[in-house]
Amino acid sequence: MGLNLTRKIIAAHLADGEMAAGCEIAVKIDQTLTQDATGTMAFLQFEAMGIERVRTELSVSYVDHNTLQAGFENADDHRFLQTAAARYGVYFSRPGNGICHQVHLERFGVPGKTLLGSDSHTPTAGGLGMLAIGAGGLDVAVAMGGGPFYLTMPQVVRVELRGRLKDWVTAKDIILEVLRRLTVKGGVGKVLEYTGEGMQSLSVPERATITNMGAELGATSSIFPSDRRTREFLAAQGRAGSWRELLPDEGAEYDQELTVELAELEPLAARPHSPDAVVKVSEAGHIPLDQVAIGSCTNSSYSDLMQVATILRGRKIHPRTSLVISPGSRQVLEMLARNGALADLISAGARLLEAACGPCIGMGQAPPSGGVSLRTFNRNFPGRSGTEDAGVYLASPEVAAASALLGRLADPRTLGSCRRVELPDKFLLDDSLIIAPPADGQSEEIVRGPNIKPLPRSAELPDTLSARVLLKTGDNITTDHIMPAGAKILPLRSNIPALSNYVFSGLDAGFAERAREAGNGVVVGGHNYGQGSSREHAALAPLYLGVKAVLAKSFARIHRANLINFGILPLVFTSEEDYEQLSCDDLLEFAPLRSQLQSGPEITVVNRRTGRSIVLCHQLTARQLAIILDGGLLNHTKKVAL
Ligand code: MIC
Ligand code: SF4
Repeated sequence: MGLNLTRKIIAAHLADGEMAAGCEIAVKIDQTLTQDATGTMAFLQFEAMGIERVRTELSVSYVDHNTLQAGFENADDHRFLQTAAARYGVYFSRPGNGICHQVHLERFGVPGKTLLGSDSHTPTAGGLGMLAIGAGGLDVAVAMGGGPFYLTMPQVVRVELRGRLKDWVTAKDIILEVLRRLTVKGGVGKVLEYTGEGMQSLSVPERATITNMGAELGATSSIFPSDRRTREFLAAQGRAGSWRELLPDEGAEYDQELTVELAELEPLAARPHSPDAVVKVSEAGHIPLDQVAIGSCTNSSYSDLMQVATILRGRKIHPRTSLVISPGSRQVLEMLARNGALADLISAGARLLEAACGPCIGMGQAPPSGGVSLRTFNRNFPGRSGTEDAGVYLASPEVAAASALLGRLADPRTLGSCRRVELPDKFLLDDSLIIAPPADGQSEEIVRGPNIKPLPRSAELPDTLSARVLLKTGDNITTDHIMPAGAKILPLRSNIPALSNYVFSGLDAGFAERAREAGNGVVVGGHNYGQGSSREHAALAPLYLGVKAVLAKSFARIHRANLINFGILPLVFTSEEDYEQLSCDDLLEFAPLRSQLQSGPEITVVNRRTGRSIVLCHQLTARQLAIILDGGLLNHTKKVAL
């Protein structure tokens, strides 16, 4: 049987389990990345494990999310991360050096290696032929300590790209088309592996736009082969030595197939408030825009911003629309500055931000009340921009630039002919904002600010539990709903007691208080509960408020793993009727809890209000069950080590 690329890389890293789709496997992790908003917790957890130095081939700690220093909190976190990196043998990418995924692609990614990152867009590196997966900080901390990463063996989907993109149609439109077809839950349990002659015309940064937004499908990862385009990119980054060819076998088998005819695509946009609400720009109407934002780990490469500069050169943005640009990395920004493209952007009226996540995570540049923003980003969930009632469209840099000029959603094809900006032969190389760790970090002191509070601990799972339904939600609840981000809340990422006040605050301002009063609580959700980010704070902060279980129709992969890691029970409804019969405030009796969980996949819970029983399914592997019974992975690891 011919092997696909995903199976080849997994087979080369398999630490445990059988490679049959749906079975739990463990893979060895070669590289890790963390970013500041999830990294402080990951390093506190690594510290709690008592390991002297990371045991990966490479670990990098990036600062790119919490870069607005409105108080001491973020700056303190940066200092903590820098000192912890030196102590534990981790490379440190300083604030200003760029977005983790963009910089990792440029400076560290290696085809055929595995990468685990505490950020859901880690699969960006799949554009280079890495098997790159997003996970919670605790899983990444375990990987930094040399432990394998556990996941469900994914199904592998072959996405065949046929033909060539027409002018003004881009990689962003390819992934928006895949999202339109598969939806935000269509990738759960799957790796999307791209093949076909259409892929030859895509450079690594273009491929990375596609693998990046595979996260919005809920996919475990997305990957391209490592071919001559990969070699060309690595050589231009001065890293030709990291290249090796990696292709699927001739006639490789896949679990599912999907074909995208590139020539049939046209510029697309995702409407508010979901990345899969995709429409043709030409059919969306002339929607007036208050803001256009260009950047994020999806679309802020050198070629993306050069394309924007080419479109804006000699023109001015529309008076109604604010244009804000955040370059993906310092490399990109400095190259634009040196070749004059930055002057074109400034002259057109763009507002320049530093090379960081910025508006993508609501770190400034919130749109006006009821405003409409068009962004080249990957997520347009409600409230994520920082303005609760703003509407966000997602589209390519080309659509964004044309729209900034016209002040409304605009089809760039109306601008005339277009020459696609090619990769440069040589990128500008300067790694001086990346600090290598000392050979021996033992004497390095870790500096902690007052905002860094100890990790909350969970107790062993009790055998009887009465818990109140604190909230009942519909489908596709995102981690941005559960644990909002943004400039006000993100600085509290290292302070769970303070952060917990904001759990579900956008949906239900009274949630935190109600949870505290109830003592023990559960949340009821629909399908794809917890889609979006890898932030384990969406488990940790509810845990701090007494949430003991989440009952949902189905879960997103990373969030479910995070719940288990912190001892919160993820339970799945076995009938629609049971979901329907639950209301907010119902009191649920779980008894006996431990023995029911141990004796099979089903567990019966009694609703005290109606007296009716509800049958739920736990779907936990033996390893996950042991973690839940011990009250989370940290407790479990300690117990196993004793
Ligand atoms: C995001 O895009 O939502 C984030 C912010 O990068 C998150 C990580 C976080 O919440 O810190 C992600 O995608 O995992
Ligand atoms: Fe940063 Fe946005 Fe990318 Fe998340 S999606 S890593 S916030 S740029």
